[in-house]
Amino acid sequence: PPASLTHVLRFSQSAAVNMAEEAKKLAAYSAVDNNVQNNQVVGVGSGSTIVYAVDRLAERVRQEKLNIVCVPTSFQARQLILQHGLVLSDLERHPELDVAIDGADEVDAELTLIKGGGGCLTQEKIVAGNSKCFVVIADYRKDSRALGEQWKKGVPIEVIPMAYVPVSRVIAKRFGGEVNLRMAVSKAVKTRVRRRSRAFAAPFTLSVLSGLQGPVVTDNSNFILDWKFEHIQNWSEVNTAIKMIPGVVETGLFVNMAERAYFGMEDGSVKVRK
Ligand code: ABF
Repeated sequence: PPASLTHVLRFSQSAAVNMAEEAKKLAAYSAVDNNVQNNQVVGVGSGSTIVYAVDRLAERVRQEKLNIVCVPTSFQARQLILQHGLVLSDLERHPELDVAIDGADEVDAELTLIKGGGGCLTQEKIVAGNSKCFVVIADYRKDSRALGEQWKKGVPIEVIPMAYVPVSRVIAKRFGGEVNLRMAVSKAVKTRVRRRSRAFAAPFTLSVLSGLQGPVVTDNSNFILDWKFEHIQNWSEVNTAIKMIPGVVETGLFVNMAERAYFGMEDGSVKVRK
């Protein structure tokens, strides 16, 4: 494309990224301000939105001299807690949490979530499941009426490595759709793809390029399957059925777990779903 067109496209892409980042921050700040109080044990989620929540939490702890203990959902969350000088704990010392705050890949009208885009779904579900209140933070792109409307990568499922083929086959046969083993992509390839897609102003499909580094390995040394479902299902039943398949550790379907979701919107407002 002509240089000026490329320039315009780059500009609008970065404007969209800035708007989404601003929305994440709004949601995160609002959730921390409205759900965290002194003397609480707080579950800290993973992803990019939670970074803003931890920023705000640390700010409040400093300014208001709060006594807060944090339980992480991943290695990333643990690092965030330590970097911000917050008090780090775990489920052995604090098996019951007051509140857990975490991002999501998609949130439907019933507050059913798809999580695990970042691969930490098992710890996230354990922490959320042991919290009196589970609060979701997300930007407007995650807000949907029905799962699959926004998030196109499917439901992540953590599996024991030796079982990934049989589990994939059973899921595809019983529930339809396509199941893929999540592969790691080298940084060099990601950069190449980004550069090319910029140059041609068109998204490139990673699968057409070589450079896959092998399966993604979770913090628990397991693999991740991504199940691209074809139609809306009864998520509660599907979640239970998938969990019964030998080799499945956990699913990224969070049904009846979230109490509230905070969405940062494009117009600078915060939408709360209860
Ligand atoms: C974690 O991070 C995941 O369960 C979810 O996949 C993801 C959301 O990330 P982000 O905040 O970057 O959109 O919470």
